[in-house]
Amino acid sequence: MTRGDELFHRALRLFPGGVNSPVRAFKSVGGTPRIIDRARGCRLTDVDGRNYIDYIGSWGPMIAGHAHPDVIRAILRCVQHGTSFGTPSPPEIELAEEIIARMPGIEKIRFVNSGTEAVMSAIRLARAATGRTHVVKFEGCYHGHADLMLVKAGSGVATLALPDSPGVTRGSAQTTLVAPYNDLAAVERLFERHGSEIAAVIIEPIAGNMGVVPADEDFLHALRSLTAERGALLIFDEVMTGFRVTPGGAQAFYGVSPDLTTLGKIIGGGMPVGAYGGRTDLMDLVAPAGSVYQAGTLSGNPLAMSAGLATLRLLDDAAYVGLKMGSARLQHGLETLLKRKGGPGVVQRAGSMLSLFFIDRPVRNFTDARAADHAKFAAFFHGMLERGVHLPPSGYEAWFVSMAHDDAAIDETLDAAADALARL
Ligand code: HOZ
Repeated sequence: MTRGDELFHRALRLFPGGVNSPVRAFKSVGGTPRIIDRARGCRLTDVDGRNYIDYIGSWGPMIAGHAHPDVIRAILRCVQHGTSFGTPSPPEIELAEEIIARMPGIEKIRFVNSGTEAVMSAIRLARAATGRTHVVKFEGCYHGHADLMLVKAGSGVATLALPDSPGVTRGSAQTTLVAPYNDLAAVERLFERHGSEIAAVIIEPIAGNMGVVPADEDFLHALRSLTAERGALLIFDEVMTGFRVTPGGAQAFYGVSPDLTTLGKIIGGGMPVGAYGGRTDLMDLVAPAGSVYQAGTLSGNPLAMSAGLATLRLLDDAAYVGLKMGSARLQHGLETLLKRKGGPGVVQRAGSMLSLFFIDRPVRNFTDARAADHAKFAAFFHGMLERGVHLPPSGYEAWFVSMAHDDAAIDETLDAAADALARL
């Protein structure tokens, strides 16, 4: 038995499914998760000393690569002065200024501790601002695990094929209306039926939790007009795409400005974080400026803020050019291998997030994502793992390329993929 297996057996006695978040378990691909000891750049090392090129990237935050010296230095500098004060401190102000300067839809922001919290709070704010109750979400989009968002969700919910979650009351789920992704007519029908009750439409403008599925440009622009006409708010969940797909997130890429935006992942540089922000008039409804209550003991934590700030400062134009080149090299390499092998396969990419679907047509929504061959993905995943490439253990998750994935790492990945595909 390897040290990893021994530790995972202990973990199984301690945690549900042996993990502290469902997507980490190898439930849909089989086998047991690698127990990671350390990471540097684009590589992970497990407790048995095996190395892997990493495409999980902690599910998005590690855009600069693991243990980037600037991020580590910022954390070390900060930690010497204490870990949490429960009072305002400079790093939160500097990070907020940096985010607001880059993200077009954010004029004012509130830091929280996770993407789930950010979404929960943004929806409370939308309900308060509009005096309405209902929220429209899209099938296969994942917005964290708040009760009303656990309806036809992506990510671990899709991976584990859970219809919805027990424990969510009918009352919570009833105010959530669901439409297929990229389907404007379905959204229009919901507005016809429930228009006066809809507080907000929430969407991942580039979905990353059913694999990578970009929204059609016309669709997002139409959502913007429809919500404005009908007095509902448009919320972009940019927890994954924020500072990932362009310097200003998906909203800058599409030129669509939402009323509210949720963030997480990259803005914490690998430390726990979340944020929601948007128009000043809306954000000023939040306590103590306004009466919409939302709070957090560790919100704006100086360590997380410092790590996030150091990460954002690394993300200059040259960094985005490098990220795009590396990711495009990976995409084109995979596409060439798939063509050569003759099997059906589609690689979908937005900036430095991508995914591979074993399917013969572009994936535009959750029905398409589900129709991909997930058993084949599982075999491919294990083929890659054996050859030292750690993909996310699900066909519904995005792969993340970092600034540390150099040409050599991408070429190594493609060599592994050639072998893994040949063995399918
Ligand atoms: N939402 C991310 C996966 N798509 C990661 C967080 C989790 O562990 O669920």
